[in-house]
Amino acid sequence: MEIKVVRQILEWNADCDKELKKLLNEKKVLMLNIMGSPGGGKTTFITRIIENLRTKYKIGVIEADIAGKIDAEKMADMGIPVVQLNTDGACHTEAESIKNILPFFNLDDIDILIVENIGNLVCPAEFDIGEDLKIALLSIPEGDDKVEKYPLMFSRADAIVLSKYDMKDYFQFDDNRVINNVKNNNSNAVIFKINSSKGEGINTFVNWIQNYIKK
Ligand SMILES: Nc1nc2c(ncn2[C@@H]2O[C@H](COP(=O)(O)OP(=O)(O)OP(=O)(O)O)[C@@H](O)[C@H]2O)c(=O)[nH]1
Ligand SMILES: [Mg+2]
Ligand SMILES: [Zn+2]
Repeated sequence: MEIKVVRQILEWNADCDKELKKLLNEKKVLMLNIMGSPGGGKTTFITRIIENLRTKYKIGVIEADIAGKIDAEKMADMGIPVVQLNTDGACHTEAESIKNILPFFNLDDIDILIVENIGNLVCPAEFDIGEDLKIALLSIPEGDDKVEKYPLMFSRADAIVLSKYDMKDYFQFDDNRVINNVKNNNSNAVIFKINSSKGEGINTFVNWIQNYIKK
């Protein structure tokens, strides 16, 4: 008797991720996967990226949230093509969801596609979604121990953004603790210190991103 074997979701996700990466390379679209805790500053950070790069590049955004479209409305207000993905309770984004959303964009007319993942330091790190770069935010009020407590997120990130850096004086946050822990597990990651409220530090970040633009 033939026994059917169904593969685990992570393996299935990996196939879909590969397919998306191929498509986005053909279309010369750079995809950023922005991850971090709820309220860590992802949307504010994305609006700063857009302000800095929109005159040079065409940008689209996918906003993933469990419910509602609050963040998507912010992007729409800026005149940016945006699709809201509602996961109805799921705590991360999967490649298949991104695949279903891509047809809503004209990829020939997009240089940078930014995905704001669900606010969560845990499972978004497990799922590749076709992105070129994983960017993990760690906001100062969350504490300098997060790299140790949520190792996967920070070990898989291409860039780590210490966000809300303007709050540094109000919290006991030791930059060196973070930097040393990142060095031990993920020596290639680049670390940025950014205050998105005022846009401080964003220039260095957008300069870095521009090295990866495909067209
Ligand atoms: N002081 C300070 N506040 C910030 C900064 N960035 C964001 N905030 C504030 O932090 C709160 C949450 O910011 P969002 O950008 O909405 O955070 P988010 O990660 O997108 O939140 P979710 O999508 O709900 O997970 C808002 O009140 C922002 O104004 C910053 O650099 N400094
Ligand atoms: Mg947000
Ligand atoms: Zn999850």
